[in-house]
Amino acid sequence: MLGSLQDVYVAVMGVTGAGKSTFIEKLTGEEVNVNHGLVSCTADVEEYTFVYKARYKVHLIDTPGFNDTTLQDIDVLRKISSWLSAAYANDIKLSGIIYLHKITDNKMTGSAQKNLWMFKKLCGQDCFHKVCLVTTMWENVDEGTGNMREKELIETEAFWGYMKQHGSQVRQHTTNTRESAMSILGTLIEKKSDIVLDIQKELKDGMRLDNTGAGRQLTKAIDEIREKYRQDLEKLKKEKQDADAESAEQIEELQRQRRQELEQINQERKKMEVDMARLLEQKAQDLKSMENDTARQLKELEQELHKLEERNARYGQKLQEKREQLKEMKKKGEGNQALVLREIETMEETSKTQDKEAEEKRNRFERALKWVKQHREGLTESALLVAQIAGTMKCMKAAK
Ligand SMILES: Nc1nc2c(ncn2[C@@H]2O[C@H](COP(=O)(O)OP(=O)(O)OP(=O)(O)O)[C@@H](O)[C@H]2O)c(=O)[nH]1
Ligand SMILES: [Mg+2]
Repeated sequence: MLGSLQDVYVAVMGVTGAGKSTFIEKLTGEEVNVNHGLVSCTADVEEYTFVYKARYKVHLIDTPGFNDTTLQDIDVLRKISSWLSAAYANDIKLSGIIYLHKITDNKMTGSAQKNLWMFKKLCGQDCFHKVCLVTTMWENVDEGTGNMREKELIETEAFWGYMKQHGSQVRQHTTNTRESAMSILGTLIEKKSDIVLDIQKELKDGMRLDNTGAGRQLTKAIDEIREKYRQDLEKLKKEKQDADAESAEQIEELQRQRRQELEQINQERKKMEVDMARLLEQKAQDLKSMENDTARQLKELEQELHKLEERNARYGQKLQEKREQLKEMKKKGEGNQALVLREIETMEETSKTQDKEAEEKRNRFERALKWVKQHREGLTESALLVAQIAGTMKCMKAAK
């Protein structure tokens, strides 16, 4: 019975392409945004649910990874923090975190290290016992090499060593199957206890995002970039003094570019100067615009489908007329029947291609419609709820 199910929240984190969405897809059987290209696929925090052993309603939280540029990382941190803030404000606690890492990486890359560092800062040591560190993509590496890499991860304090010593589990997602994913999730659910992450505690206590442990890590990186840009501008200013007219023009162009970049990074830096109430307010706005966007996209898809179907119907009519023409010619035994027959064959080929095109569009439309049906109510409700909480928090702050 659905009413007696216990809610369990598990976040899935890790660097871009580590296999987070695939892992979730294996568990839920539901289609998830899986990244098959070079660009990162999961751009926002998304929630997927499924029933585990008829006892738990498991909510899996798919998250975007920290990866390339500091500017993108700010966005990722804000998205994860907004979700965590909304969860905290709704008294929703995580029961664990699954952290994925590709065993195919032959060394701990810069982005993998940064991601892990941010992850540790988000969680805080008190939560390490509810973290499951999982290696993926074992099919693409020979066992010996994989084991050697895993050993290095565990034995290096700055990688997984410290977390393991403080209770994190280390597991291998060896086969990329549902069984493997279920067994990993199972260990977190069976010893169910709730955790509050460091960043949730910090934001709840009124700290601004840029002052939290994870936020400070990013602001440090931003400040380094800003400093570098300032130095560049100083250098260009000096160079310009001794330059001839042509070089001076080039230097001016470089100065203009650098100033623009500096301005952009200052703006992004500002975006981190938000507290929990503001994060929630922005989250409510995002949810509302997401709802509008999905409704608009659905309408566009429907119109495109309609146009294709009308075109196909018109073409079908023309084809039918050609067939009638041939029939009539055969009856009367006149005209170039072979030519008309060839025309009909070509038209039949085109018609097949057109039908396939419409069918693909229809499938996309139906998938989108299903998604909207499943999520629209949730989106509206979440937006209202989150806005309400943000409002209450603002009032409380003003009353202090
Ligand atoms: N062989 C193998 N391939 C995998 C595994 N997990 C994921 N993949 C593939 O790796 C690619 C990236 O997987 P995703 O699940 O999109 O990775 P992600 O961590 O969600 O990536 P972002 O959303 O970009 O952060 C996809 O092509 C998957 O099919 C695995 O365990 N084994
Ligand atoms: Mg993903």
